[in-house]
Amino acid sequence: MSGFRQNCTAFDGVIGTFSAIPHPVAVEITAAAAPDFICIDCEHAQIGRERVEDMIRAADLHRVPAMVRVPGHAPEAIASALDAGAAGVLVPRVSNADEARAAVAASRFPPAGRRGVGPGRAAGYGYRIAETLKSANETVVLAIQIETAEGLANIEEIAAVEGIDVIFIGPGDLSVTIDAMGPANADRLNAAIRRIADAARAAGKAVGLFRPDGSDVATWEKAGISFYIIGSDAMMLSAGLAAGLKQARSE
Ligand code: 3PY
Repeated sequence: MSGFRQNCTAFDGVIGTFSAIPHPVAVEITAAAAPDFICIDCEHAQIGRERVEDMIRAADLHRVPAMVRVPGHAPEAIASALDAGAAGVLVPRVSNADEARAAVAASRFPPAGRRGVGPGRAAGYGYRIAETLKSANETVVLAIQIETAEGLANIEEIAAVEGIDVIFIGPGDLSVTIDAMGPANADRLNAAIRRIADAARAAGKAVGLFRPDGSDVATWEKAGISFYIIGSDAMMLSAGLAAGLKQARSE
């Protein structure tokens, strides 16, 4: 097992951030802050395949594991991210066990799955195919995202699917689909998050959660959540500038 996968599944706390600014320079700047990993967001940011590979290259240079949140469930998107050398994938909007099994199949080489073999960057452009075939199923991190009412309802059967490393909770979308948006509904949303976390832990899976910042990570750690993505490079840039402007204008 890779050090990164071991850290993600050790229930011991890894903290990363989304890379949403589509440039390797942004990855280098992010890496300078030494997150445990980055997650390049191809679901909500405008980042194409060639750019993803360059962003992973930048992360590798700084020894920061780079995951990719793929845009959807297409096996081609998962294969492309892994061929580019991603340390793992985060598959959004997984709502039932069939979708979870499809994510496993797309992420693992046979016999565990159906990932295709190719001479991409991950396989040393063909020079390390045998080595990659041997090691990838032990090193690649598969995280699936629970963020729909259906995913919440099916969490026990999803969590039981073999081959998933991390069950990651997206509270923003979850709050929309269970109609629990805003501070007035915080208790109901938090109860849903706890229900997902409990089911995932009972099935032996690590649990992840998105937070806009790190302010309440310590609280969620007590609920057994050990994998965090806090904000994004774009969100931090904007928040940092807003704070600086506020300070400057009030002086
Ligand atoms: C959510 O909160 O729904 C997310 O997808 C976080 O990225």
